[in-house]
Amino acid sequence: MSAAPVSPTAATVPPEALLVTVAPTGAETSKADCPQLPTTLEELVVTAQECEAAGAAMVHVHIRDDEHRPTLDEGRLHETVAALRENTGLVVQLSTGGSVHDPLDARLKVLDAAPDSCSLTMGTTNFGDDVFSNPWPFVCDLYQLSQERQVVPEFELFDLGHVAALERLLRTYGLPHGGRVHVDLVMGVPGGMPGTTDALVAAVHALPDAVTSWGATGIGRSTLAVGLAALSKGGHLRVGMEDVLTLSRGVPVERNSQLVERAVAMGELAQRRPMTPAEARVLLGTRPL
Ligand code: KMH
Ligand code: ZN
Repeated sequence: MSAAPVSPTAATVPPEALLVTVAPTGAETSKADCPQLPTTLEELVVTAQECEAAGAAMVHVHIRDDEHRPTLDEGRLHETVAALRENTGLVVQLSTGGSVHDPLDARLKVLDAAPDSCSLTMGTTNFGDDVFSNPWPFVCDLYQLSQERQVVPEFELFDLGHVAALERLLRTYGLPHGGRVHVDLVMGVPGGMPGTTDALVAAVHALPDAVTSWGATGIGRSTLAVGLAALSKGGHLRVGMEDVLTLSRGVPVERNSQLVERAVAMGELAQRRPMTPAEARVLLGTRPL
């Protein structure tokens, strides 16, 4: 008699399993500057499929309008979640950060599209020449809404102060839906913590005990330093054209899957293997599909 298939539980996501998240588009780069950036739904779906085949388990999504400008249009968000669910097995994470120009109420409404996960930035930060606004009352509203809707947050920490704010949030409002706490250190944004090993080690040391998994993202030139530092500390990786547009000096990224392939290769050197989307759902505590 063969044993019934066992679905993965928290205990069965082994430490060698590496969560690779792809952030393929972002809100900062224009299509005119980077024609290979996936901005249409068709391009996003093909990109997501290529990245899943390369080893990604989650996709962090920003969408664009017909003119390729960032948008939080509700209909498009619903359509995007449905298309990604239909055509990939990836965990679908919608950005609630949007672009620096998006109003807070529109960012809250992102959860109406019922993604598996949402990004949730833990404080206001200078963002190049702009300000990425995340006032404390907004953070609290968004967090409570994520609990109510059973959408698991990925806490985006751009600075050490955001790490302390996460501790305050969890102390005040309790754990996310699913009981898991996943964090992404976003490093190297001009205005946030630098993309260095020293900063990563300091941030990881300061993470609240409730954190069950963490990954890191290095913006621009810091992508390799941050990725290697994260692997050496046992963390997970986010990569993609939202964060970096070159593979090395003067060599443009042509497809997001190149960055996923590189992350998987780096992970293999560290004796990690890409986590499946099913394992990622367990790691993150997403609600059943
Ligand atoms: N586009 C940045 C202003 C997120 O997705 O939550 C914010 C951002 C973070 O990308
Ligand atoms: Zn984003």
